[in-house]
Amino acid sequence: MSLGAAPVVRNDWTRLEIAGLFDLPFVELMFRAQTVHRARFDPTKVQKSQLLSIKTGGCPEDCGYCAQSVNFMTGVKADKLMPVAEVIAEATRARDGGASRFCMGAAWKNPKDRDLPALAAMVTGVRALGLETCMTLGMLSPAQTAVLAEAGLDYYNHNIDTSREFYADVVTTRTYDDRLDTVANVRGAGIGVCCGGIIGMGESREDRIGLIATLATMPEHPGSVPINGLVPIAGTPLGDAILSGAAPAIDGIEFARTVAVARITMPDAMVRLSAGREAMSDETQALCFLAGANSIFVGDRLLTTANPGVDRDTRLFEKLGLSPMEAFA
Ligand code: SAM
Ligand code: DTB
Ligand code: SF4
Repeated sequence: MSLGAAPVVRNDWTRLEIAGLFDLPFVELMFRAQTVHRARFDPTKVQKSQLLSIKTGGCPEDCGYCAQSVNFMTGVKADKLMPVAEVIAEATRARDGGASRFCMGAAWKNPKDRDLPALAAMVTGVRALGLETCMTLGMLSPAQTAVLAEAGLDYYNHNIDTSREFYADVVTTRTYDDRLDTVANVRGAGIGVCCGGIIGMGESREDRIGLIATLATMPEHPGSVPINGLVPIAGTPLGDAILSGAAPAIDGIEFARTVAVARITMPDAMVRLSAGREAMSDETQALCFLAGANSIFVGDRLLTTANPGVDRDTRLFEKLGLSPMEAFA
């Protein structure tokens, strides 16, 4: 592998420039994305991250895509926070299965202060296994962020999901700025930021441009950018719109374009092909890797939905000649 000249990292991307990237002929866009990707990363290495739902269901927020909101009848039941030892046991299995990052997700608007000691113990325990740690727990106060930073948390996932303009059509129980405040808070505490969005919620190309513009003009780009394909959940407003045909499902080429634009505008980020792989063909996933995606979630479950299992991903890596990235690479 040879790393070419490093692309300039810019935080002043305009929507017009981003729209121009989306409009490029597909082959040109792929070439540009691969050029940027190869200057920073070995394109044959893909990070394997494993997710665990440490606290499932019963969330008071009304994110219109989510199986875990109390506001929608999705059949997901509310559980308590998992005991620390069980989380460490799951992380050990994930590591032994080849994951290098372990992401712990909780269906909370925000954690309660009384949960922080257990959460900190999960971070130290998982990190002691040699895994990179990530948590996604909803909004955090500065004091809570400081406790997680002190415990050694590597990344905090907090997505902005879409453009500022479309946000109120997706969730009404918080604002775009609430989300950006927690992201700033996490960045300020020295924890790596994992921030991205969801494609295929019925948003327009302009909203995808707005999502990338928000991410690529942050004072520092997120270290990880998850690009999720909407997993349509029956009972949620956005899932039902897709399942009934009232809103169009996203096209794989447009999905790959979004990945490519994320790669070009945020050259140093891990761009994660996140939710939605279960319904994606191997060919669409291959396009996303060509577009510069270099991280996936592995294991047969995401939080509440299915993910391609180890067998399908092993075959995919073999077919494409990909190999897993080491932790802390
Ligand atoms: N409650 C926390 C929060 O919202 O930040 C953490 C868990 S939440 C499930 C994490 C992220 O998963 C959301 O921000 C959203 O981007 C993504 N997500 C949730 N449900 C999804 C779905 N059905 N399809 C695709 N992505 C989804
Ligand atoms: C992210 O951006 N995607 C992951 C992780 N961060 C927490 C979550 C995907 C959830 C998919 C729907 C589910 O399984 O409930
Ligand atoms: Fe709650 Fe997160 Fe689901 Fe929104 S995405 S309803 S905040 S668990």
